[in-house]
Amino acid sequence: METYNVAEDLIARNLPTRSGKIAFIDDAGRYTFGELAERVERFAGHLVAAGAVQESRIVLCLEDGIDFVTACLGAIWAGVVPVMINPLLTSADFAYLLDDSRAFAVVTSAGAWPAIAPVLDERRYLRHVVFSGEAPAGRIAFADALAAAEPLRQPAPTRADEPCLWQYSSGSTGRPKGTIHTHSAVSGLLDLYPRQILSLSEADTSFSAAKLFFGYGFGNGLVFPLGTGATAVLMAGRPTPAAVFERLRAHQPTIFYGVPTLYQSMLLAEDLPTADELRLRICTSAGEALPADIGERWKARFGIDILDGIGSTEMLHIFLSNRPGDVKYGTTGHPLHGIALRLLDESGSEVAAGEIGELHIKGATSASGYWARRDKTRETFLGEWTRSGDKFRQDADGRFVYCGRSDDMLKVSGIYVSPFEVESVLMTHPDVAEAAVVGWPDPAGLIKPKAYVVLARPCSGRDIAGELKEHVKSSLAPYKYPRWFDFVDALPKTATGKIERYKLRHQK
Ligand code: 3SK
Repeated sequence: METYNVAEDLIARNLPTRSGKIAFIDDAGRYTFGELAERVERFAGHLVAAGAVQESRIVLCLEDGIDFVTACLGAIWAGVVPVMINPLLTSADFAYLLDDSRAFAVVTSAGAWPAIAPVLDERRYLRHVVFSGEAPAGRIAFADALAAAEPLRQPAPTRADEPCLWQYSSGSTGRPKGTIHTHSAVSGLLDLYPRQILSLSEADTSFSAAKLFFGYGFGNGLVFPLGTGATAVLMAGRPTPAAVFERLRAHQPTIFYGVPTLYQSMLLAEDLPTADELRLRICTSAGEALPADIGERWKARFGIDILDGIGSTEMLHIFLSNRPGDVKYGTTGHPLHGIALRLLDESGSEVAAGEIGELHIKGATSASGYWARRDKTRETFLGEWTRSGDKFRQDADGRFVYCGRSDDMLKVSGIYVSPFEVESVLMTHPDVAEAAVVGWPDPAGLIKPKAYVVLARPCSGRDIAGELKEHVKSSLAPYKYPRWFDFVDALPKTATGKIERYKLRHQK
């Protein structure tokens, strides 16, 4: 039986010639490819000693840094499947994700601790907790786990098409879905974006503001540097303009991976560097469509384009993108080589030239399905094709132009927000009778949640919008709260009582 373990491949590519080269720079230090290899084998050995068996799962709920990379590759090396989740979620989210994934172990850190700690003891499947950083009393510190471990020198004999890792994908209704990616899909990424769009090599240093738990950040900050021998800068904490400028100045990356909201706030910040201060050769954007104006202002300041592209959790990374020297702002460019795209209408036929249709993608990096969600798997994975849920049209040059989501999901700073989830929280407020949430462009053209609310009683004399914002912030991840409120007498609904959000989205 032929085996293939992508962690072994990513490590082995670098050891013969680059063992002493810096692979990662995080907030605490620098780590060579050789040091990383030793850490990975140690963490794999730690997991085996903790009772891990091949195909068991481990949740990674921690901030970006060398421990994230070590835990992810160490798990894959041991044949354990890492499940990457956003460390900024709520206790209820963590409880759901730990149970849904049936993870036997979790690696976590200080940022997630206040919300995750209260739910750890009641989890049915969880047996092992490792803490990256100075561990709370009674918990195992990641550094101690590595120091005490017997390294696992041989990787687990996994196969190319078996589960390698999971990322969670959200839908407009229902719970997030564990999206299963194979070893072959992870290695397949190397033929796409880093080679075709970035021409990434060991001469590059990259910095991704998108975090490792997110598909875009995972490719940018983990797979691509290891696959090409480049050095990657990792940062814990929020990518504020100041924190990003500090890394750009200190580490002089050649590649910067951002998202539209961040480019917008960087352009407005006081301490914006000049082009001469930096060594950037490529800037990329994904997560949500890049407003043309942001790309043009960035180019005027730095003399280089932002390459806008789109990917998805289901396709693992970007499959459609603008290219260096061939950028048209307001479009998402052309598909990468090896990717086929089609635009379908509601009846499943290809749309006529220039018409809007739902984007379907065919390529080697497609997920193998959703964990324990047969209905959703069948809806999304149609043989070789994967539905994106995004509407596009093609312009006269064949470039793809983003037209919005097929369903009601909105993307805020590149992360999906389910209107249903925000509405449900709003409706727990005693003064709210009904609520509907839609995406609304802010003055820079970036989408944020907006709420339409039917009040249960008059609230005159109170800052009810302010109270509702605080109410949402107290129970959901911070980026999900509505930035604007409209108080209305009734919500538009279908005969069967479904809220017609599209009518609200089109109100002016
Ligand atoms: O949203 C995107 O554009 C994206 C890009 C790369 C990987 C994953 C995602 C969701």
